[in-house]
Amino acid sequence: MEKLIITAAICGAEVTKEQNPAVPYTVEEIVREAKSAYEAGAAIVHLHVRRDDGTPTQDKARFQECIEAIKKEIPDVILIPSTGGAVGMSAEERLQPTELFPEMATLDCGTCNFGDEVFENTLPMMRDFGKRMLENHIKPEYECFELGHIDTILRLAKKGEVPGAPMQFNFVLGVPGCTPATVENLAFMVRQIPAGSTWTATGIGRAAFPLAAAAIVMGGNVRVGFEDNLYLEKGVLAGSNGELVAKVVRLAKELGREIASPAEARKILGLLPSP
Ligand code: KMH
Ligand code: ZN
Repeated sequence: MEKLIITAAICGAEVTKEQNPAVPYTVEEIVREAKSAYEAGAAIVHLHVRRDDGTPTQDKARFQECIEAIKKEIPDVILIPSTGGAVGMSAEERLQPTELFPEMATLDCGTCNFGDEVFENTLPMMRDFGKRMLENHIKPEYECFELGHIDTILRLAKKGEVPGAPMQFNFVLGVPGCTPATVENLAFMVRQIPAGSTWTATGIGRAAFPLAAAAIVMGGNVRVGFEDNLYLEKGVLAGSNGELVAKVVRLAKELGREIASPAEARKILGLLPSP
């Protein structure tokens, strides 16, 4: 089995300091959380950014400021800026971080429920996002919240409308209104992707660590972080993203998977060596 790539989704667009005071808003807080995750064993940071008051934003300048500040502290970390942003943002707004030519960025693979709201990703939007990533040489991480999202993105890839093999998928399971975070659902989704692809599992809320354990033994990779789950265990808030990553590292060690460094993760994902 390949070494385990851990992604830390340190911030997200929805969670707040009211829910967990360690949720980062400012540039300094975002750097602090990225560093804590990296030092605990994360090779990748999935990045959303906020205004200082916590409002989610896809502003290019704010992304640039955060990316530069993170890279100053941890130059080799792999950053995956979000093009999902927050529910209700326009496609143009969401695409702004791609103008910074990141190595990778998320590409969300279909419209779905998102709690009480609808997260819109129409086929024309996905074609636009794919075109931008092809033009800017960005490797997408394909975010699949539902089974149909996999087939949708594979069809677009077959037509050359989004980047193709080797593809990296992230199965985000347990979002209210979407596919439940069960091992059966994860295993079924993993079977749908082409040989040679890589994949990550993200369990939302209390599913975070059970799904991480499943991905570890199945040979996949793991995402954890405040975007997905604020608790270290039932009733115990995590003090940092690093604490969540450290728990995955402990699980992996117990289960016999070694942890990938950023350089090893780049090799596994087919990225160029650290710029
Ligand atoms: N904030 C969610 C509505 C992504 O980063 O690409 C979408 C999201 C997905 O977080
Ligand atoms: Zn995200």
